Amino acid sequence: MGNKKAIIFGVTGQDGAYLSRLLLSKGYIVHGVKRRGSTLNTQRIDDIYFDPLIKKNKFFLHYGDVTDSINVFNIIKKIKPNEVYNLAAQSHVAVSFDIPEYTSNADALGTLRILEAIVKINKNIKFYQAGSSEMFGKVVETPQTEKTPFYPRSPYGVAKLYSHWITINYRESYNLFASNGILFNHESPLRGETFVTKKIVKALCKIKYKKQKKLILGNLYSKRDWGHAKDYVKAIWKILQYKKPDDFVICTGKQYSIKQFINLVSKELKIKINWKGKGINEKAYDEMNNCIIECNKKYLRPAEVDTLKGDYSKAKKVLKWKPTIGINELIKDMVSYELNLLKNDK
Ligand code: NAP
Ligand code: F7E
Repeated sequence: MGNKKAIIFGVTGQDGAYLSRLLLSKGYIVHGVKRRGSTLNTQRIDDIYFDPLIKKNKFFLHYGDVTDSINVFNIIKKIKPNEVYNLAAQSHVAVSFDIPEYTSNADALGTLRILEAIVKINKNIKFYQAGSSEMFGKVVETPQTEKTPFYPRSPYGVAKLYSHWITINYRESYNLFASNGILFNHESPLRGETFVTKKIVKALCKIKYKKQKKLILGNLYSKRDWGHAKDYVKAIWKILQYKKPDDFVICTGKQYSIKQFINLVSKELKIKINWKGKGINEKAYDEMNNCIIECNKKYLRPAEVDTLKGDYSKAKKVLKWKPTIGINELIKDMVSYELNLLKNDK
């Protein structure tokens, strides 16, 4: 059998970049779908082109958008993939309150468009849907498993829930190999700059070297189960290699608040901080008593997800997957990346 062919919708994102590298290392031919923008959006995957170990005929990019069903259909028909990974999404929860209709179009109907194309073109194509712990939202039990009822709290969470169920519906209706990953927050040096972990790491690195004075955040008390994207794309791949289509929670089983995350990053950077005040007036001060972190209600969400903590027992048992990178190693990786950028003054 020749090389397997995969299409990645959302190839220019954090997970798209890690998944591309993983699939290429396994001998796949990878076709990534990127959006056209007025500025370049391929920074996370540019080094694949310059990697001498990756042959030019193994990695291809196509313009596309999951809001365009003609484009989705044509790409799948032309490439004839073995596997399709749908990572494409407006993935920012807070922004989904500002652009709910677009978020629903891309994050919910985008999945439907891909599934319809697969049904029409070739029912043997395997399909992965990038589901999210945001579907658990206002959690009804802790830890969350594949059996935990959903209660989404944002247009993003609701759109992802549609995608979750339409994937199951197409699996049952048309006998597709269509699987859902229910991934909890995962971060890395390639994380988008407006997500809280990256925002904190970047700002504290700059504050340490006097390139920034203050970091402004929202809710310091929500808790998240944070893993490393490098671990999570391995789970994504394993989900499509399993003998049958199914749904899997992927997480670490540990949770930290935003404030705990800040304290861990400060420790890594050897910045001594002192917290004062309460609620929206809570602030962090450095050793010289300069205020370096404060809160602003513009970063609070109309509805918050207060706590998320998953249970990956099923993935461990069935896929033989478990996380290998803990919170401290994740922070070290993110911090050293930012410090390197600062050293090179980028
Ligand atoms: P990300 O960095 O925001 O990447 C999203 C990707 O989707 C980017 O390539 C983006 O393109 C693309 N995209 C957005 N709208 C699109 C559209 N209409 N048509 C085609 N492509 C579009 O997200 P990520 O962190 O890699 O996450 C990957 C997927 O997993 C997303 O679906 C996300 O919702 C889901 N997820 C993420 C997490 C997490 O913690 N990271 C957890 C659970 C689920 P541009 O580069 O042009 O913006
Ligand atoms: O927020 C709080 C915020 O934006 C985490 C996406 O990948 O994971 C991600 O969604 C928490 C929230 O991630 C700021 O209120 C405080 O409670 O980093 P985040 P998220 O909303 O959990 C899920 C699993 C996905 O699927 C999504 O695609 O941090 N927070 N202050 C802040 N958050 C942000 N962004 N910025 C702040 O200033």
